[in-house]
Amino acid sequence: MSKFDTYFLMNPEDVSEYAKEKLDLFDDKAELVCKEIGDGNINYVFRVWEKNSDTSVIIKQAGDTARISDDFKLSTDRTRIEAEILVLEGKLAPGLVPVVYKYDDIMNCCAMEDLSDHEIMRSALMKHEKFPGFAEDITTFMVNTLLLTTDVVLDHKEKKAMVKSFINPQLCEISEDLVYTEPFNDYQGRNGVFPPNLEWVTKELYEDKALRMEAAKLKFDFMTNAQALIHGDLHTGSIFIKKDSTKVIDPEFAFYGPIGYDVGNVVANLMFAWANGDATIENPTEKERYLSWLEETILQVIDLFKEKFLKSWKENATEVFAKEEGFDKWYLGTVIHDTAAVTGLELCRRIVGLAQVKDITSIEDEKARVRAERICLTAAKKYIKNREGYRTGEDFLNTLKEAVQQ
Ligand code: SR1
Ligand code: MG
Repeated sequence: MSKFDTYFLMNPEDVSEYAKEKLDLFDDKAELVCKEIGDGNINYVFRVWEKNSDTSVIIKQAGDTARISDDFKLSTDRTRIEAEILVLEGKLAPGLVPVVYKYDDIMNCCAMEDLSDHEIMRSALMKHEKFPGFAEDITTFMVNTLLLTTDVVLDHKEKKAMVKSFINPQLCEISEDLVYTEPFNDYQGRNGVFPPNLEWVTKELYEDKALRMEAAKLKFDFMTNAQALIHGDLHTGSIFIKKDSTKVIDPEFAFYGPIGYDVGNVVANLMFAWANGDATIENPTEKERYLSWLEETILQVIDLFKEKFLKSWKENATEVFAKEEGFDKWYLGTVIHDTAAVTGLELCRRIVGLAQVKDITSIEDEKARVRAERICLTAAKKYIKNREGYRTGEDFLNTLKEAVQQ
């Protein structure tokens, strides 16, 4: 009998005990230290390390509600989904996710590689650090994990079994509400619009009927387009980074959905970093260097993604019609349109919705924050409404730049 035979929410002392009893990493006499380090909205994340040694581990545990609010009742099955997906992603995109040591379906926790030598990308970007290898790494991650899990490559029966295994209704419902509905219709009254922008947001988002219509169409696409096994929450808080390494974490929102959902999340969150740099860097040379790096990175995320996607299609497609001349480019074109739409949706929801981003909320000067929010939201509306006009990284950047002029 062990105290870990029945589920309960662990505190740091329990986690140290768990690590000793359940993992092969530490011996019985090891002196362990444990700290809760999670700052996400959903789970509890503990770092456990041995005093006087380099051995350490991360243990992530799921509660039956979201950490951010008890209003979100969540199945603890999300930890299974996360652990299985990290293992799969590790095979499809080697070196770009943490190694999983153990998944425990009783305690609903997962033990994985400690990435403390990396930093959460959003925090690093808020210090205006640059990562020249990021576009290369994240486009490899996305092409490998997305294209290789579609019907283009997988046997269709195998793919359908994966759709079934990774059905994730409660986490999807969070995205359906927070990303697709509430930024345009605050029907649950839980948006958090920055008061000096309330009138502007009311007119430009809530009262824009044509925009709400496009959001409605996109929501139904998100709920029905089982295209690829997407990460489902690929923002800069789900990425650990250092100069020569990128690791994607937290795939608990994963399910079979539209590929553009992941790509658009990456692009939008780079734009939040851009808006933060634009609003807060005082030295003009430093500002120019940082914003140029971000602009180049946004451009490369789109253009490298497209290039690698077509190359991988040629090498890996198995579906007979995937070899039909021009079908690859048509399919990719639709992915880029979805990417534009999701870029816009993510820009809106992280500014007006329940789960906002620090890149924006940390801008202290009121006028600068009002401006940063309006730049992002003005661009967002174009990405959503004109999504079918986007083809290249340059198209994406032009919209951001036009929004700055308005
Ligand atoms: C209730 S969860 C709020 C947000 O946090 C997660 O990281 C997802 O982005 C979700 O939408
Ligand atoms: Mg997360």
